[in-house]
Amino acid sequence: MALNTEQNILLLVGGVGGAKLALGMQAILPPERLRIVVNTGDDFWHYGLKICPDLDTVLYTLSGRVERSQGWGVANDSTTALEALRAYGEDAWFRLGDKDIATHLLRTDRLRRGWTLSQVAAHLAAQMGISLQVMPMSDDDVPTLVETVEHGWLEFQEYFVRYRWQPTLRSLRYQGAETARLSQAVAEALAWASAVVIAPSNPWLSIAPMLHMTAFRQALLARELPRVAVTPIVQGQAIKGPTAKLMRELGLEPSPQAVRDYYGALINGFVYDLRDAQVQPHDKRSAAFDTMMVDNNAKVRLAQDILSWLAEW
Ligand code: FO1
Repeated sequence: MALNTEQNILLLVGGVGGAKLALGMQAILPPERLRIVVNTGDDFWHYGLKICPDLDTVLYTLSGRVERSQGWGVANDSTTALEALRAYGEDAWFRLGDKDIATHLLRTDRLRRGWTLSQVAAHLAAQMGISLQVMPMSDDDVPTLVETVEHGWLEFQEYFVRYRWQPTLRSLRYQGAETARLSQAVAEALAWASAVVIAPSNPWLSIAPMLHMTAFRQALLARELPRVAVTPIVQGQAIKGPTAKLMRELGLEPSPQAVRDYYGALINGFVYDLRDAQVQPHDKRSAAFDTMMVDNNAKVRLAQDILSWLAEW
């Protein structure tokens, strides 16, 4: 049920929540009308392998490979390698499935041969049968570092997975964001877009790494076009993950309005959830849709609602 549209949609996403909207958009837009920029602030090296969790989550989701019960990793994957590491006495806290490891092996091999991360992502997407462009936000490293009360500065995956985002957050750093360069693919996508949609991913952990990139921000603001964000907060709670907890720790009330204020002038439109219809301001640059994406129909419906709204911008 491809939508007849003239719009070129650039979707900015993190991991699991963003991938859901990406799937909804993929279902209704022809591949040449949708491009996806993915957060790489979560990327890290682990046992010599380059791991890009958000990129992989998006690729596995769009190609129908994802383990749906958790929203990341490959469906029905085995853990033989992980168990072998544990048998060596390793504290293998990051759960790498065997098929998932194949992705990391291939990526690491290509990076060592001089490919860019963008080239690797395009290759993996093609091999998975994905026909739209999925690109990392930069080929330069912009790792997110998390300062916590209990453990000081942590790498992102240590904070998120090893400590299950339980430590109290004090501050965040997007290392290298000021100097990271735009890849050719991202520069072209930002010039190509007729609208930019920020998925309901965690603004501070998943979207901020891109928006803190000076080059990205400048290119985003260089053109007059709709730049809309979808709320990750519904009725004071995060749909999944640490957004609400993190907001409280940053001294913010977990509300859609606080998210809108955080994005500030980087956006000029905002999607609230229907459930918050009483509290949302009724300006013409805001809309209220069902943002919960509980199943595939709901993902498609939200994508459809956003695209119809943008068509009347
Ligand atoms: N998330 C977890 O909570 N525990 C894990 O052990 C874990 C392993 C993992 C392996 C590959 C991958 O692509 C993602 C993985 N994730 C895991 C998800 C990931 O850490 C987070 O969802 C994102 O980084 C946050 O967007």
